[in-house]
Amino acid sequence: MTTERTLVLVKPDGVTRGLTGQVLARIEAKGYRLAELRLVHPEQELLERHYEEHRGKPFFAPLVEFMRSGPVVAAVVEGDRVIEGFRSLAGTTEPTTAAPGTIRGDLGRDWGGTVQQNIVHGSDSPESAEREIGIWFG
Ligand code: DAT
Ligand code: MG
Repeated sequence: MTTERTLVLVKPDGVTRGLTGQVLARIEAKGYRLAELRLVHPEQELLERHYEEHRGKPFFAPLVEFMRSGPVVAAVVEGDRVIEGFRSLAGTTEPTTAAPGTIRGDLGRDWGGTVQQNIVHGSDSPESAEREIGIWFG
């Protein structure tokens, strides 16, 4: 079974910069389907659960604070191998060095050393995807 669902977030930097439409357009242009879509002002507790795997790391608190700095667009995106496919479309974590052609590589950069401002989130495994979809749409 290759048809999957993933959780995509347009982070506050992406929403504030007016990039939501471009991000969604790239997802649709690649052939994936938007199954759910909402604009959210996430609570601290939701974000701490979302980033559970990073709890205890030095960037955890700044990351959660950044994610609360503005609205987030949350989407459930469907398609064959969409988890891997969206991660590929998003590009690597650091926007400065993410490959051109990717969302992070084309639309992002460092703003005073802030790696967390990388425009989008995408789940990294089927287990993460189901867990994260439950958090944002449960
Ligand atoms: P990704 O979003 O590419 O899956 P991740 O899960 O390792 O990356 O980290 C989650 C987010 O945390 C990432 O999008 C940006 C931020 N982040 C990761 N590593 C960081 C670091 N070393 N310093 C600051 N922020 C970091
Ligand atoms: Mg991750």
